[in-house]
Amino acid sequence: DLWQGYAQGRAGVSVDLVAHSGINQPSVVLTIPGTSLAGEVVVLGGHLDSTAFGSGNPEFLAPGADDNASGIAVLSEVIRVAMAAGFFPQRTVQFMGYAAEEIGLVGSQDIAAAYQAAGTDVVAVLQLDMTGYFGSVEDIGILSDFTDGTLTAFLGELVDTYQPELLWTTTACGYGCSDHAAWHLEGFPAAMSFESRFGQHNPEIHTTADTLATLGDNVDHAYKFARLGLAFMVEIGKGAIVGVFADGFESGSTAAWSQTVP
Ligand code: IPO
Ligand code: ZN
Repeated sequence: DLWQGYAQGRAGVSVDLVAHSGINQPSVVLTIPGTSLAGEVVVLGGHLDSTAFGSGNPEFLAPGADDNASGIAVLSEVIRVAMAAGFFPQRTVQFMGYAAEEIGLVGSQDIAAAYQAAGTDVVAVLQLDMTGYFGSVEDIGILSDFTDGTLTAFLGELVDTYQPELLWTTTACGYGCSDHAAWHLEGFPAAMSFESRFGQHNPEIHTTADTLATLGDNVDHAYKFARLGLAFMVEIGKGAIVGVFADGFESGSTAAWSQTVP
């Protein structure tokens, strides 16, 4: 409903529920169709479920403020800004709230497999899972495993270019710890930005204490990821750049994303 509200009055923008077999929770997908390269798809996503299984009882309330309301809030803010700015990407941009990540990447695996089967040309995937807890010296952790090396390097460039005041570091989970892994294992280039180094992240995730209070009752840290997501959407959404990941910046030109639909 929130995403639909942001999209209201924007011709061509759609919000869909994607059902998954075997589970009772749909994923949510917002699509901004590309103007000139609609067959090339850029995905920004994060999981919309939460769990408090770590508290010992799967029936406990699972507030999931950091894991992963903080990722969904970042996606929502990028959508809000894109809609308010009248953003028309050349490539198709899709925002995804994945179902059932906490029980094994179910929603993202289902979608990535379907895109692979359909031969969909997914050029880049950004995963946002946990953005609220400032636990390391560095502002942003960029995952080096289960991700694409070239896209990951480009993500670092986006931080350096648009938020040079921030520090970032590479870090690794050691396992397929979030939805980027599902895309990666289906052969699509994925990258993941994370709130901290692995091991210095929010200790309250998967418990009833994953609340806004644990995040200091503010979204200052998550805001950095909203700016990063916006840069990712604009720079990769514009497309049609030779060697986009090696040299993605057209300095001074905002033409690609401020154009109107032909
Ligand atoms: C997670 C993701 C990346 C890193 I580095 C450390 C931890 C959280 C992930 N495992 C999760 O719980 N997602 O729901
Ligand atoms: Zn989790």
